[in-house]
Amino acid sequence: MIELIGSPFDGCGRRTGSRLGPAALRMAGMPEALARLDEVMDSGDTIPLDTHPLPGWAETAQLAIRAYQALAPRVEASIRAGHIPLMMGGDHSLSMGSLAGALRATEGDLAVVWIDAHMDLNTPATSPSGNLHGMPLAAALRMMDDAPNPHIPDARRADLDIVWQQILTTVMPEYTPKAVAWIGLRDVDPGEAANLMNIPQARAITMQEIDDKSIGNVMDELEAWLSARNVKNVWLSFDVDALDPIYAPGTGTAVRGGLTYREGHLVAERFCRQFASSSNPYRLVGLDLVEVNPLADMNNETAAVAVEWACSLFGRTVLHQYKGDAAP
Ligand SMILES: [Mn+2]
Repeated sequence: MIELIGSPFDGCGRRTGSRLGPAALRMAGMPEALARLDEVMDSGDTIPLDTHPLPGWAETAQLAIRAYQALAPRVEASIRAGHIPLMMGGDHSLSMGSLAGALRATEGDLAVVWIDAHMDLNTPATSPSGNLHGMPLAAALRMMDDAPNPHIPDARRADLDIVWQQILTTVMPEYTPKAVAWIGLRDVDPGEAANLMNIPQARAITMQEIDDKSIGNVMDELEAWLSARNVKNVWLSFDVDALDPIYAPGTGTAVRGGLTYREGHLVAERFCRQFASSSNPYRLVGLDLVEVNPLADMNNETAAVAVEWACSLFGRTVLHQYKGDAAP
């Protein structure tokens, strides 16, 4: 059972609009398309959609924490009920909530695969912007750093440190992911590259590596790497900006040189096969689908592309489109 959980909040990114992501994904046919592949329930949204302008930074940060706190138990309950939660964002900071729920439900027996142009591994000490959507993995890994941040004013940094402590104490559990892998990186901050060195089990796959080896070989390597990590559960976090903006223009921090449409699908198709294989020690526990911003989009095509990607993850192939279709 796939359980759709909407989280319409976008206060922690560069621009607003991804709060409309859950609606855009539903209107692009997410529930109906997935229902042709598996059982689907749509549990609605965790918080009401608020279309007012965002308040000031400090108040927005408190709204963000409430959004994560509303999301985490929903994801945890979904996994404990044997469902596969599909969290529809919203900006990527919401993964703090979904990962908190997944870490609790799996008691820390979790690998995270981050499909994204960005690492989202900044801390308050390294973030160039102070935006929480660039920090969810650092929060999940409970990273802390007292070093000064030259990019943001001291007062803002002091506020950010307080918010960070709130996140670590009221959102994130004591468990941290056992392993983290990235696919599609092409815009990594120097502080994130430095933070990467402090993660014991990490595999960062850049666009350069994908170009060099081809996506199929890279996915072979990732499968072997995940199999050797001694984890039973995998959480996928798909930021649509992993895809090239030619295919997914409707997103807040688009970066040229991303995954092609087919490379993106091959990632989903390979994971589908891996999760279905009895020889793989790990299974899919849930996923995020974030940063779809219809206000930055053309004719909702980015949401449509995201729906197609989710269908590939749940078993749609070129020759065998839907459950019940004649097998090729
Ligand atoms: Mn991201």
